[in-house]
Amino acid sequence: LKRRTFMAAVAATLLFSASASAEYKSEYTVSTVLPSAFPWGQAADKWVELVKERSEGRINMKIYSNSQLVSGDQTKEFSAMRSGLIDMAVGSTINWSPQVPELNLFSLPFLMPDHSAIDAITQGEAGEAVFAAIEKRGVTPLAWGENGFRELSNSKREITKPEDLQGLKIRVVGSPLFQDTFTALGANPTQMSWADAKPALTTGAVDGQENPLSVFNVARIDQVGQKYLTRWHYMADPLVFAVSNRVWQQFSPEDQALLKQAAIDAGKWEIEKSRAELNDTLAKIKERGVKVTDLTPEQHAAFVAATASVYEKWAPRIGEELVRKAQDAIANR
Ligand code: X2X
Repeated sequence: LKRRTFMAAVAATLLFSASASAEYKSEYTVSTVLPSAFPWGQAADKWVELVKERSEGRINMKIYSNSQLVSGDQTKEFSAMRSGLIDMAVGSTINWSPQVPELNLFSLPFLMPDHSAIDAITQGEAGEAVFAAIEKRGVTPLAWGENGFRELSNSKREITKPEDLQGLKIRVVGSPLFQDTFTALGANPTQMSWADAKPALTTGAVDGQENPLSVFNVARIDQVGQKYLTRWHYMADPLVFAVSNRVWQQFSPEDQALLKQAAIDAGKWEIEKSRAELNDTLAKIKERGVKVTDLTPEQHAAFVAATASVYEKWAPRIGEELVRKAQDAIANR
């Protein structure tokens, strides 16, 4: 079925570019990794709903979750959108960072201490610079959403200091930055798609993973032996609502504005909702017997110090100026 969906998307794209008319497609594909049970999927649902309503049914979007349009390989989503195989997406900065190095900004360990720090970046000049970088690479970004602060879980032991990570196999995804972060901490990082993550946790092929509390909760990561969770807040991945440039150019200016405003509204709605749900989600995870650990300022500082090398290596790749802009925005928030 996945393969057929993919081939249908390919055929639809070829047909459309051959006719190159001003007619809108009867349906626009929207790619996501996580489906409607998660805030991420709900962000996409909201966008589709608002566009349908405000265009009075002229613009129809259909969500394909679980990265099915790229056969589960979420790090190929951006390329597929750029080439027009996917029309639109609500995607994580992590998954697009292999193609857009500037997106690694959000993955710099311990750059953003809290939600207001994320907002300081996305709502300011640094956010504009990130959007310009996305656009330069063939995709039109419209609005921000949020996957969330990514917390560390594992099946072996409580983690309060870098030494506790020694030798643990940790599933990561995205750019090689994550290899560097977890290697700096003494862990053994393994790159793997979300589709492969839960099976790998189940069999014990990996010992741990990192994801927002909402993902841990809805995907029931506790059921695959992840008994320890450290709320270290080491990074957060915003979501970006975006449209392939090829598709974007086919919309009238009025409809471009409609799509963009709907994405902004959906993003705001989802960010507020997912932040408001956090306490409740944490309580649920604790109720299921997961040992949740918060770090003292001293313990936190040890993780910051242990990952400092990641900045030295990655700031030049991300762009020194962009990193500085982000740091200034956070300092002045
Ligand atoms: O794969 C993950 O960890 C997820 C679902 O959070 C992303 O797509 C970045």
